[in-house]
Amino acid sequence: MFKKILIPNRGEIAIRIMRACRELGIQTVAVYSEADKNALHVQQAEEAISIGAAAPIESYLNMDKIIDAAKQANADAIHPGYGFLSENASFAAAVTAAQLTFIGPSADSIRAMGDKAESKIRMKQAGVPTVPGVEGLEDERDFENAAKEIGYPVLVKAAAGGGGKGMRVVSSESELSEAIESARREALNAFGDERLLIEKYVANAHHVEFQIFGDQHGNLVHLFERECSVQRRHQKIIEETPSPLLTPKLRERMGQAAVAAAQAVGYYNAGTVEFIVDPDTLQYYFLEMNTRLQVEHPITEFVTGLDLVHWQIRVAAGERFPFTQSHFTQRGHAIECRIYAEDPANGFLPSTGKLLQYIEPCGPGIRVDSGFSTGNEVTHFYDPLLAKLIVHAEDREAAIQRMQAALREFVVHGVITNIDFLQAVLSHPDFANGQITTIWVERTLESNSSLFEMQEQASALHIIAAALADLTIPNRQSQIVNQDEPDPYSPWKVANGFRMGGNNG
Ligand code: MV4
Repeated sequence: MFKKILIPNRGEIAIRIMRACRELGIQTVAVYSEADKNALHVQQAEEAISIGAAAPIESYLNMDKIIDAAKQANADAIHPGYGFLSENASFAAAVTAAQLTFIGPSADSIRAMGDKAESKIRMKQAGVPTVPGVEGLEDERDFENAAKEIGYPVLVKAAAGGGGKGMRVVSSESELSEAIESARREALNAFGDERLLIEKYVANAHHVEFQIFGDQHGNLVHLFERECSVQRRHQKIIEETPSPLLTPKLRERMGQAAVAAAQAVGYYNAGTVEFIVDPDTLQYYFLEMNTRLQVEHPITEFVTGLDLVHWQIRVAAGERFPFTQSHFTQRGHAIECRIYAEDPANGFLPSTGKLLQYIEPCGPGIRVDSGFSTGNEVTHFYDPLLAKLIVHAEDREAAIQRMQAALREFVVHGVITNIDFLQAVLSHPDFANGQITTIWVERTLESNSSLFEMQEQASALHIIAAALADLTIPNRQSQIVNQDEPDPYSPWKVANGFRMGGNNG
């Protein structure tokens, strides 16, 4: 087993990975940018190494600096988390070449799935249903013929893409050439690769993904699905499992397809196979495979009882995964809400600033994975995800109720959040009926924006009230410490209600 793992990531996921390491008796090494020197993930690691400026390209995306840091700390493995370098095949290969273990799939699996044209061809060969379409087209005339054959509306996608970049819906031939041109430009810009593919556009579908997990000895299982249709601009907002759309039979078939997809590229470690499902026909199609741990993995952990990060580490060290498919069942229902520092009333613009007050909910069946606490700064350099609020209950109704109560308990002052927006979605009849599709948020906001009565920015009065409430809590050390003061321990500067000769409260 590894003695020391370096985590080239930040925020909640770095902390999540460190927790698994601590439980396994493995030391942790954090890396941090200049913007993160006071971040929580730095404080929670046993060692922390500075790797450069705030811009990701200078730090969290800089392969050489990260591998140097791992060497310097004498780490024996690297867990990339999600985002940043997690799906970069060259990084996985460079880690291996440096005699370190990459905690994830092989560089070859990452490469094969990263190319949407190649992965689609391999999925078809493996008998996994894909959307009718054509790859490898160049001429505009070929696109025209293909589109005619497929039937409008069609979708033009970047072969090197993923996550919706370089994607264009085309409803008629008159829009096709313009769409091809702009998709090409965007793909070249984003991926340095202008290849496109064309598919039938499956409008108004559910986004359902399957967690798969395998070891390096050929054992491969699926850990059921996650329904991720509540999203806006390819940013997921609420995820849940089980999916309200799937029947037991469909679940079994899709699970088998997900395992076949992973087997086709010799996959090991954690991965996610994305499908779209047409709610009218229940026809499902492979979209892409994400070769990393996903943001929404905790809902799978709740219903299966498996600690995914724990097992990612163990199988990366060469251990056998001791469970087979029949070991796993879905127990109860889990929902995740992503708490973003953003302003729904203002085009979901990121909201930055100091967290003046930050109190997480807790209680039975409630889990909060976060990278912030009171006094921390939310900057514009990184994703505005403040926390993931995950609940587990016996059934879907109970889970929704538990989530609503937990959201009510969540206190965030200093930045604007999407908490009220989440409440509005959770209490919408379409959500209660499990009828939300991937275009729901945008369409609902367009047609009825007053549906989401937005919260006001906390007034000075609110903040003063919160600060006074803080003073009344005995022994509560305010976490807004005087880090920039010459004497950070000066009793005259603490904000916790200190009194001369008193008992601190
Ligand atoms: C599709 C699709 C419908 N038809 N492909 C989105 C990103 C990448 N994972 C592929 N995606 C989609 N591919 C076909 N042929 C629907 C999506 C899709 C989506 C599309 C528009 C708005 C939101 C979406 C959310 C998830 C998936």
